[in-house]
Formats: sequence, structure tokens, C-alpha cells
Amino acid sequence: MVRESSGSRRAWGGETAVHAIDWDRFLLPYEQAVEELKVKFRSIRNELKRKEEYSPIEFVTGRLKKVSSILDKAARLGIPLERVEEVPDIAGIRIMCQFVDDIDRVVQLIRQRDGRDMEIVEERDYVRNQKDSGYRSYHIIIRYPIQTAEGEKKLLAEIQVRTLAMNFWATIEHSLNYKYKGKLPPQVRERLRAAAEAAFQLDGEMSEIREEIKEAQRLFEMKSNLVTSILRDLKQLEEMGHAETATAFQERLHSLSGDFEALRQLAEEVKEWLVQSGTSLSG
Ligand code: 0O2
Ligand code: 0O2
Repeated sequence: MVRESSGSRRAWGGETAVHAIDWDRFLLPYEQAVEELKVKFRSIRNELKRKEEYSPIEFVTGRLKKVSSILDKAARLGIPLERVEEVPDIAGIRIMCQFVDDIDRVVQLIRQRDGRDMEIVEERDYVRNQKDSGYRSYHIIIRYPIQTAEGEKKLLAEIQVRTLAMNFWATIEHSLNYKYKGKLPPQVRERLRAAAEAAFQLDGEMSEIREEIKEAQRLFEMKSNLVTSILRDLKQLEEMGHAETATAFQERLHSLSGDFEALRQLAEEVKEWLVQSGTSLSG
């Protein structure tokens, strides 16, 4: 891994402080944290997929913050170099989701681990509270224990949870900010705000499509349960000696071709017949 420097001399808080931080050594546990967290969140995804359950995690990436960016951020947050470990995102994990709802599910998954293999220090909801730039994501700062040769070390790491659309926008905006050194021309800034709005709309459209799919699946499930219940009752009717009635009902069932209301009506009629003819075993 390429790092920019192995030491640093910087003016801090008005005083000139000379610090020779061994960055390679300092960053080693952070690198381990990034790797471990990537494995943990990718494992959740793989486990859910293996169980053929829907995974709210689409993919996971991770990065170690560059030394120059750590120094810039420490200066911006007013953190002296002796306490540089207070910079919250030296280790960073990004979890991408397909749908906005998935973000809350991932946040719940992380909260369930609070006090177990990580501690939540802070949450920032930029999904519901979009930044002026147009930026949206859910941020969680955690304290994460690392087992090193010198014993356990707890360090801060940042988890960003966002949709694919939010990620697309943030990645482009980040590169443009880098290109313009943080001073975006007003027309670019305006266009980025418009693009953020488009990303927001896209997330909304995708969520609605998803709701429709879920509704269709629910209806299919209900129809399937109704048909199973009718068939069970017809079998019982037949066993009770009402073969002709059962056959008539069966023919009606075949003619319905999945009309939900008609199916429900038929189910009620069959059930009524059964009750009148004795007892219904099915529920
Ligand atoms: P797969 O098979 O694609 O799921 P690593 O060596 O992988 O541990 P590395 O090389 O530092 O980590 O990569 P990084 O930046 O942490 O993450 C790369 C992961 O993000 C890879 O997944 C990429 O496939 C995935 N990724 C990045 N951008 C996109 C994207 O736009 N769409 C999708 N679907 N995936 C993306 P895996 O799990 O390593 O492999
Ligand atoms: P990098 O290069 O991605 O690591 P604060 O001063 O407390 O409001 P702070 O401490 O930077 O701000 O925290 P915040 O706002 O929660 O942001 C932390 C990270 O979120 C940033 O880290 C970015 O990764 C991302 N982020 C926040 N706002 C924006 C934005 O407007 N656009 C993009 N593209 N990303 C954003 P760094 O260290 O700034 O950057």
C-alpha cells in the first residue's frame, strides 16, 4: 500500500509542533479494522443471499483515509496532532443499498451489534436531512476493538450507508470538488443540486416500483392460500359423501382463472356448505 509520508511537521493551533508520527505503524490497526468490517458486512450479505432472503446490502467498499486528508480534517475539526486518533473516519466503510428503505434495515443491523462487536458513538441522518450541497447518506461513527500484538485497541471508524443513486451523485460531486479544490463554480454547484434532486426522484420511483412488486407478490400468496384451503375443504366434502357438490364446486374453481374476489366468495360458500354438513376440519 502506498502512503504519502512517514512523518509530519505542521503548524497546529498557532504553535509550531514537531511530530514524527510513524504513519505506517499508526495506520496498521485502522487497515485491519477496514478489512474486518468489510468481511463482516459482506458476510451478512452472502448469508442472506444463501438463505434466498432479500439482502438490504448490495455491496460494501472500504478505504483508509489518506494521510494528507487526515491532516486536513484534523485541522478543520481543531484536533491537535497528539490526538489525531479523534478524527472519526480514518477507517471508512461504505454500504450501498438498492432502495431507500434498505438504509433503515442496515442501520438496524448495525444497532443490533451495538455493545457486541462495536459501539455506536454517533449517528447522522443526512438521508432525511439532506446537506445544502445535495449530499444524502446515513453516517454512523463506531468505536471498534482491534486485537493487536500489543493487546486490544479501540478505534473510531465511520460507516456510510446510502443507495446506489446517492452513491453515484456523491462520487461525482466528490471528484468535481477535488478538481475545483472545494471551490465549485456556481453553475456547477447548481447543476449538482439539480442532479441531487434527480437522484432523489429516481430513488422515489424505484421504491414505488418495489412496492408494486411486493403488493403483487402478496396478492399471489393470498390467492395461493385460498386455492389450497378450497381444495382441502372440497376433499373433506367428498369424504363426507357429497361428491357431486364437491365436483360442482371444483368446476367453478377451474372457471375462475384467478379472480381474487370470486375465489374468496367460493371459499366462503364451500366453508358454509361444510359447516352445514357437519364440521369443518380446515381453519
Ligand atoms: P464482487 O464480486 O464484485 O461482489 P477487496 O480487495 O475487494 O476486499 P478493494 O479491492 O479495496 O477491496 O475494493 P473496494 O473498493 O473496497 O470495493 C470493491 C467492491 O465494491 C467490489 O466488490 C466491487 O465489485 C464493488 N463495487 C464497486 N463499485 C461498484 C458498483 O458500482 N456496483 C457494484 N455492484 N459493485 C461495485 P467485491 O465484494 O470485492 O466483489
Ligand atoms: P472524504 O474525502 O470522503 O473522506 P462537519 O464539519 O462535522 O459537518 P464532517 O466531520 O466532515 O463535517 O462530517 P460529515 O459532514 O458527517 O462528513 C463526513 C464524510 O461524509 C465526508 O468525509 C465525506 O466522505 C462525506 N460527505 C459529507 N458531505 C458531503 C458532500 O457534500 N459531498 C460528498 N461527496 N461527500 C460528503 P470527508 O473527510 O469530508 O471526505
